[in-house]
Amino acid sequence: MIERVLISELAGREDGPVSVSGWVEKVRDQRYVQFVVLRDESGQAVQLVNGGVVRELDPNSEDPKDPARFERTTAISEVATGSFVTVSGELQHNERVKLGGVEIQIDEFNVITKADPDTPVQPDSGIDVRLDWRFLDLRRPEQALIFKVQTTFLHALRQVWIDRGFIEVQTPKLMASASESRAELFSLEYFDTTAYLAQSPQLFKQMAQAAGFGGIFEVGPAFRADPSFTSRHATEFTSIDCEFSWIDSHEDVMQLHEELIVAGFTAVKEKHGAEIEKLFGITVEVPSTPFPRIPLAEAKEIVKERGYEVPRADADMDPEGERQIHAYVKEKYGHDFVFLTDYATSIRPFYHMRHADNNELTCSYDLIYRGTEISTGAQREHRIEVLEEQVKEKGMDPAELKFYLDFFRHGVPPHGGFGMGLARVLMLMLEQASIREVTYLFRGPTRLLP
Ligand code: AMO
Repeated sequence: MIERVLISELAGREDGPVSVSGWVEKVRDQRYVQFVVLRDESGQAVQLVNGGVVRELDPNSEDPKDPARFERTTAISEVATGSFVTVSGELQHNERVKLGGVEIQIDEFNVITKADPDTPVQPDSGIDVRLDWRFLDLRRPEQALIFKVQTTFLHALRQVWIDRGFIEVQTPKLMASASESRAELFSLEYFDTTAYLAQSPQLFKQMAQAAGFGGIFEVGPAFRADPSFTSRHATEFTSIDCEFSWIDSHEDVMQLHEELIVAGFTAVKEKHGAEIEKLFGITVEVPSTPFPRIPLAEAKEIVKERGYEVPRADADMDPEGERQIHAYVKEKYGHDFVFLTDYATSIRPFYHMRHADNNELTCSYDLIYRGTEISTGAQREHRIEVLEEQVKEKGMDPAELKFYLDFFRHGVPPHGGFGMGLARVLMLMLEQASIREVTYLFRGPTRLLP
């Protein structure tokens, strides 16, 4: 048995016997020769050639190759695209072959699993059809690349955290209370009570500070009962979270955040930059630090001067405002990232710390990348008396939050952290139209399958 070789490794090998396996992408069945394009998990494809075409068995032939060639020819003629096959043959370098400069002369062609000849997804299928048949859509090399990029990005972030001694945690996704606001909350029957799906690991990541863990991180699911159909909202998404102790202000959180982004983008550029350029026609830009920082109130003024007024003075930046501030930052600093800081208390959750000299402003920020919010971070209020006040002020029930407030009754260091939507980062980095393209299996208001 010849050892299986990945298609991406063929160009670097000497001519000779090889075995490859993958799925059939295309068959050109000509009278005297058959061509098969085979792709595998490396994302690359290779041309297989069957020169020994035998269409009919000659009853008078004594050629012992006849039946084998006949079987091979028939198998190739009948194989539907998408079928998984194992092939062995002779690797030959041939400059005239556009696909990688090599081809394989087939000796054996074994169909492992046949595909249905009616392929439900075509190259021009819309996103909904592609999501219905996500596993077939994911066979496109662009799609596989997205998930390789994701793997590299997360690995680089993890490395930064690990180098700093952060601990990885998995917080529960079944909760007895809301973690953000009561809006956008999924509830479910939980024996004889009601449980809620975690909107964020927020409350539990702060518990790690009370536990004396120092720095922690989590990459895990978050759920929002958000009925919107925009390109950046999902009902379930992967949240990248971290939280760490002994900070002086939200500035410390922003500095770690920048460091993580730079590490992630650098790793992606080094490992996949050339392939991203080839498949998506874009260059990954590693941002310079520090990222520009603009207080929200000032950002609104800047946007207003550019002719756009955020509809409500006390509101968060809306999507158009985010696009406008990005345009400004790009023009002025040539930067794709901007931290909008010091959000008004009225639009921030109860757990954000407020400015010592101004109760109306929080020690918080949003990170905007190419005009879309990818992250929220803050210093948290760690003083129990202040926290209890803030809970009441927001009209929340301290009894429901008792488990959380208890974290602060037995000593806790000053701390802060952020949450970042993985899909939003990837969508913007790879210039994809929607987070649907970069989410393994998207969940939205009308999508629970597959
Ligand atoms: P926030 O609610 O801003 O903050 O969420 C943090 C980030 O999560 C992503 N995100 C989403 N992605 C896809 N679909 C959604 N429906 C969705 N909602 C949010 C965004 C967003 O910036 N606990 C705080 C974070 C913190 O302070 O640590 C929080 O959850 O990229």
